[in-house]
Amino acid sequence: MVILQTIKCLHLNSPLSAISKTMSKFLPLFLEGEVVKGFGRGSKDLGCPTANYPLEVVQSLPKDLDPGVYYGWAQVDTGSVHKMVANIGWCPFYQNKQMSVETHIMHKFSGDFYGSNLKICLVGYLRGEKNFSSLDDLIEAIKQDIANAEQNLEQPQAKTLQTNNFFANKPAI
Ligand code: ADP
Ligand code: RBF
Ligand code: MG
Repeated sequence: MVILQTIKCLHLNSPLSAISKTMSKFLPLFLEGEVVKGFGRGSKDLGCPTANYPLEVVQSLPKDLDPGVYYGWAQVDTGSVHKMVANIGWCPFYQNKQMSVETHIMHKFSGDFYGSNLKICLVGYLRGEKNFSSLDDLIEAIKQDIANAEQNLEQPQAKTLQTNNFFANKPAI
């Protein structure tokens, strides 16, 4: 008799439960929408601005998509395509009543871009949303997510998505 005790993915070194999420049938997932105002906590509390989508984008997500932290690519209007991390869920630390999709873009912008069009491509899944006993612990977790995203997006498979047609700026006819 063969008992499979701890099956690990050699590549990701993740337990099996995590693999099913990192290899989600929904990825890559492309989203587009306007950047709207949130609660203003990203920059103020966390030192990490997150561009929020309106409710209609949140409601367009596949119903079975796992909430949590994703990494991928982002483009504001017709600008360059940058690395990003996105949090999808209810932010248990803040106990939000409404699900949100918020994207932190790893690029220094000269100012806010509320009202702009934001395209994102979710490439991979990092972890589920967690509650934390302090704001500092949440900030540390986000810093680690950003480092993990930076690294994962260097993989050739991830890089091909940076130049996907979705981000091509077609001239208006
Ligand atoms: P809100 O709660 O209104 O989303 P945040 O404090 O999270 O406020 O800040 C998000 C806003 O900051 C975005 O909507 C965008 O206009 C701006 N911003 C500036 N730089 C970035 C960045 N690198 N990533 C995401 N948003 C950014
Ligand atoms: N909020 C949580 O309550 N738990 C989390 O585990 C969590 N992880 C996040 C990871 C990243 C990369 C980002 C950008 C945000 C995360 N948030 C999380 C959301 C955070 O609470 C939210 O950005 C702020 O409340 C500002 O809207
Ligand atoms: Mg935000």
